[in-house]
Amino acid sequence: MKYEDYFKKYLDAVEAKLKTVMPAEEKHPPVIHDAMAYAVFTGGKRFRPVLTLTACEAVGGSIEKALLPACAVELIHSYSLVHDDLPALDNDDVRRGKPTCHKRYGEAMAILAGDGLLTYAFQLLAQVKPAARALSMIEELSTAAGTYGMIGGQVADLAIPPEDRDLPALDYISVHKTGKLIKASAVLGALAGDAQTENLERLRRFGEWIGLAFQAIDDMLDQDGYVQVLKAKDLRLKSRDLIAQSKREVKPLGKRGEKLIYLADFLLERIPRRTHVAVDR
Ligand code: GRG
Repeated sequence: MKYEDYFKKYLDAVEAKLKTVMPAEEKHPPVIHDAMAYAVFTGGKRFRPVLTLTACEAVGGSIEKALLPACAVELIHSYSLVHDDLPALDNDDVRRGKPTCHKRYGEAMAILAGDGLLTYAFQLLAQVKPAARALSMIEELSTAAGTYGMIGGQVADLAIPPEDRDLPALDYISVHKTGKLIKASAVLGALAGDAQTENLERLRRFGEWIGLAFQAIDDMLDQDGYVQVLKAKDLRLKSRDLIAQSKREVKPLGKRGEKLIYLADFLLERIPRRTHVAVDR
């Protein structure tokens, strides 16, 4: 079954919650809220919020409990894409087949829309009850998004010259730039479901493995990153190993963890059958 069909209930729930919680586009000053909505509602896979809901269910919680944190992780993801597309970073004109936020609203407004999304994510998390849970989520997500996480990975990506990009350097970039937010998405779901410590740690490790696999597979699709240092077959092997490891982590959760297994397998299906590389080492 296709991802969109299998997770329809989750995707619909995330979409509905995002629509409810996002600042109304006509709220003053409207242009910023319009730009923020443009960044959020332009057709992403919603992989991270689906992971948050699925992790919550896997530890026995209801998806309703995980909707606020699921929205928060998607807002952080959306902000990172808006800023990453800016001329000072990747300088991309198109994202998801549409003009990037700065192409549509101008650079200044795109910077502010990213800032708005980042800040709003934590405003949402602050509403989670009980307050102690909100605090744990805020600590997880801010650490994952900050200089020990996504920003740190992005800085390393900018700072490490191509000739110094060996496997440990690429692992560092991937773990931080992509992996930490995916891991936090799983952890926030587990926290929302009031997971016991053992299960929380299982979900943390699950998120860690699929976070790294996510980037490795994305590199195969984009012919970037890992493809510079690993043979195509070794990169496929690395991705499959990471996915297998993630599935082993959640197997003890039994039937409740089945959707996490599906999510991991969905990544596996994204691996290109044949990876074309300029030089197959
Ligand atoms: C600039 C603050 C800042 C952070 C940069 C996440 C990031 C770090 C940059 C975005 C560009 C990029 C290619 C990141 C790697 C993570 C990744 C593969 C993002 C794309 O995620 P998907 O595939 O996107 O989930 P959709 O469109 O489905 O939401």
